[in-house]
Amino acid sequence: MTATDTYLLLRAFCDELARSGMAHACTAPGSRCTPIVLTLAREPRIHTWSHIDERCAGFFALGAAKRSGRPVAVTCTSGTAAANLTPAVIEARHARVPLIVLTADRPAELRDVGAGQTIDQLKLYGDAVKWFFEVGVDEASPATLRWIRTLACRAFWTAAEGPPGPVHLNFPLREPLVLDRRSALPEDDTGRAEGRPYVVFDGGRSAAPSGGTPPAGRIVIVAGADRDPAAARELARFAARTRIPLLADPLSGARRGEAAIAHYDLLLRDSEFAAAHQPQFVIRTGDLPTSKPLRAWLAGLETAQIAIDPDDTWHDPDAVVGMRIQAPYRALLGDHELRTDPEWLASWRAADDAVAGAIERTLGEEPLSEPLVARSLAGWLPGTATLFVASSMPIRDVEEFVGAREDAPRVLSNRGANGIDGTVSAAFGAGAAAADEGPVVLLIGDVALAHDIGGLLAASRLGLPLTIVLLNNDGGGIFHFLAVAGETDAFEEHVATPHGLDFSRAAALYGCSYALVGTLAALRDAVETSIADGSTTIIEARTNREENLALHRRVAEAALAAMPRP
Ligand SMILES: Cc1ncc(C[n+]2csc(CCOP(=O)(O)OP(=O)(O)O)c2C)c(N)n1
Ligand SMILES: [Mg+2]
Repeated sequence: MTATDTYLLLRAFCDELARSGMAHACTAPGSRCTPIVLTLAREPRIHTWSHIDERCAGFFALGAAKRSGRPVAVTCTSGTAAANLTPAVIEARHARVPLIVLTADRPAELRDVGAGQTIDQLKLYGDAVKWFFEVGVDEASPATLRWIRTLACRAFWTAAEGPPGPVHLNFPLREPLVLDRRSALPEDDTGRAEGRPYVVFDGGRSAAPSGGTPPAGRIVIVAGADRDPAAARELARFAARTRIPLLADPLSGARRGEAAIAHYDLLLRDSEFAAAHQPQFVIRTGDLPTSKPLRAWLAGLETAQIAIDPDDTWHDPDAVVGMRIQAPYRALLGDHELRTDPEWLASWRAADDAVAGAIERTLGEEPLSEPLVARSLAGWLPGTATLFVASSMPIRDVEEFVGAREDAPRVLSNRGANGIDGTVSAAFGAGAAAADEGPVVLLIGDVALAHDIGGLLAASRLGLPLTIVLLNNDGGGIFHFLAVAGETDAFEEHVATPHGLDFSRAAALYGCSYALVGTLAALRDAVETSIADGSTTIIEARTNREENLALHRRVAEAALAAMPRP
């Protein structure tokens, strides 16, 4: 085996990734990964983004794959470098994001003998990946070149299909790791004609299910996180046409149209309303939304509940779903004319509108609170924008307070495993994957930003823009909502974890712009300027954790008081 063999095989491998539709990949530096990094970087159809930190690289790739819906590769060197991809791999598994991890490794003779930077990388990510394969790269013959082409297609389609997720290919690579400059890489004609991929895939899952009695009467649809924006819009139109209340998480992309019930989290805290609005039939799509009142309400219903999901995600912690349909929504919902109760949607609509009014009155235009920022941002951003929302209070506030809007921006979040890690990198990746499709705005808390502060390097090193709206309450505000807040001896230091960071200095270190805003008008101005300039700007709003808790309680009380009573 020579360097020429290695490079020939890897070139065929990357050629097939590109033919299959890969447009983006991420690299991190090292020695052992040199052949993979150089081959990716030299493949003109794949935009290869360089990172210093593997954890950032993994999350960047995750964000790019999430936004584009297409597999993105990430490669790194051996040892702990590969272990640093673990959180992104786990998130990709839970959020069903097609990620292709290509780790470099020492060959067999250098394993377990004290060679440097060598750990056991076989099945390193355990069950978090859909497929692991140890790629024995050897001589480049027509037969092995064809084989590695099929391997690339298989990795691509395994990541992309039914349901999507991460795959891991481990590449043992022998020295020399660079080509002899004097020898050009020979031609390889083992690829299919006309640039076609070696293997194409047809899951055959487009057929409509048949049989069963169509639901009727008081139906609700509960739409959770989904990865197909076009299907979500169709779902919203279907709900409006058939007059079915659509309880839509913003992550579903379906919080739009006349039937969208945005404030189910507040509505269902009203036990009277919850009891009076028991449906006869529940249709669930996508993931289960985060809202605790919604989850509790669904769990307590004695109604038939069906889950439709092309990925057949098993999201049913309370074991109440009676039928699972693995099909695209349009197959089921498409042309049905359901017999629904005309008063039913009107009653939900009136309550949702009343709660929206209560939210608006309570939040007002000032002071600049966390819910106000979440609600306003989602209300102003152009429909072409993507709002990437960090875990913790930002995503909860978006779910609770953001209204329905026909041309709503797309909302993305790392909700697969609900981590606060890698958020900055994932948002940059989402921007990079579809730069011409509109700006990405990140809404993030201070602890999450501190956690992935190194992700800011993408701004200067990769020249990428990102508008970052930072809600700085100096610690984890979410924990004030939990019982642990009462454990005052250790709460602040060990749970809330205030840090006192001056984020303007982080902006300076990473070459980003910075703005501190104190009013809604200043926030809007700063966001619009950042988007127009195509810059990376940290726009900081300072809030207070205690006051935030009190404000959430006031809104909930106002909502309860505003509910229409029969
Ligand atoms: C990787 C990871 N570590 C820890 C947690 C637990 N956790 C959830 S929210 C949170 C605090 C987040 O604080 P911040 O980003 O400032 O948001 P806030 O709660 O203030 O809205 C932590 C540590 C997690 N979800 N993920
Ligand atoms: Mg915070």
